[in-house]
Amino acid sequence: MAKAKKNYKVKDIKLAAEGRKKIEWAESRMPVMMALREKYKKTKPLKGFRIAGCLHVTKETAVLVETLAAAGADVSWSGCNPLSTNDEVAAALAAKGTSIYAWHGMNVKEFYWAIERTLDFKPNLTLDDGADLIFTIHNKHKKLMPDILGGTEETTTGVHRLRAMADAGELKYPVIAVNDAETKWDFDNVYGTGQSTLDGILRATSILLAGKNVVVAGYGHCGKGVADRAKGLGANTIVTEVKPTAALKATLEGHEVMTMDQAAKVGDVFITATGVKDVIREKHFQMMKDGAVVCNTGHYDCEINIPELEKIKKSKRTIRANNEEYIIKKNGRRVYLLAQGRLVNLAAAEGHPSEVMDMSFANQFLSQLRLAELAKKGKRLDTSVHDIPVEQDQEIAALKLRTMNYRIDRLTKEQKEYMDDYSAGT
Ligand code: NRN
Repeated sequence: MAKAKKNYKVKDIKLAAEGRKKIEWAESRMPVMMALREKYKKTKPLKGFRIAGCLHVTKETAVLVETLAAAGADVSWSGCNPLSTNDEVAAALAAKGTSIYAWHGMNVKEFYWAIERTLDFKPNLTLDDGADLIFTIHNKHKKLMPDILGGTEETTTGVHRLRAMADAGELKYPVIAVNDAETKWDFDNVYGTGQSTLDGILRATSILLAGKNVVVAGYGHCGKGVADRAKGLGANTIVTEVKPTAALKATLEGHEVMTMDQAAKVGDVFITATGVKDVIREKHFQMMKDGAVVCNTGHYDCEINIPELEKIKKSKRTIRANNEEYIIKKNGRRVYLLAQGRLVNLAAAEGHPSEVMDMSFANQFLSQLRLAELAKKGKRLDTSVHDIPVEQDQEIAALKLRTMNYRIDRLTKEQKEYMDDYSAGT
């Protein structure tokens, strides 16, 4: 009998057993996802739907993938960053039947080859983190678009990109902005990025953060999380910004605020979290103290200008995993670049903890389900970027609270009436 065509490409399928243990660890800390899996594994509402996913292959993503499959979906997956795939998790997914094309250390050509493979089964739903999948479909697989009911987008950068596409009239199918769910950004972006970024830095350097001048570029939800948590570890935190209100908020949280030109001279650790390119450039590298550590936690690797660092180096060597020591030609000082400037939390650690991804991915799951349920009624969202329904945030938060054994109050009838009674004054 002809050998069944392998529907995956991973580093080494023999890593599956180790990966399965990682996934079981994540399952034990993602009670909302496991409750959704329990609820939908019988009715299988996603049966007949084909979901192409492009999202970091971590133990938490594996819980999302296997929950979508348990709810009946056919799923084909690629990673959304060349350095963020956990090879053991990818092997465990493949061994249990998931069509997955992902391995740590992909080159750019392999990265896009993997995305292409997830289109082979002609998906009718897409799930993205950074919009590389949607962008590939819009640019190179237009014929697939009429059958695509819609997509979901995980992250700030991706939603920003898709809103720009929609404004330019280029977006050809509806997308739900999972990132903009409160139970995503106000937990994942703040607490998740805060902790996982420091986790990546500590795994790649093992340095003491207490007493160090930690410079965080960007005080959005992610930068706030990083700066606030670094402060908690005793760092002298410095924030650089371009948005006055964000900079002002940073000062009120006790962070120093200055320009990158000023910070470059005093910083010990630099973390970019802006979503903008060229935040740290040649002139900053030239000013940095000997031993400065530089990394990025934004989605793309454009925030640190690496070509300029390469141009001014005398030499470089990998001194530790995910840690390259550059010697600056002009002054002989050492600058340490982590994870090749790619998102340090996922490239040098395991990304956000399971507890926050539990809610982010509940939003992903419920948004995919919403697109499928609409399709079953012959309906489809209009072609734009959509927020999640307001009640979905409260539903997910309430479920999370229950799994944490917290109970909260409910408004009485009189209180509800009072809230709606605009005539009630002092
Ligand atoms: N552990 C993780 N698994 C993880 N940590 C952060 N992210 C993860 N995805 C899967 C994503 C966040 O939701 C990276 C995205 O850029 C961010 O929005």
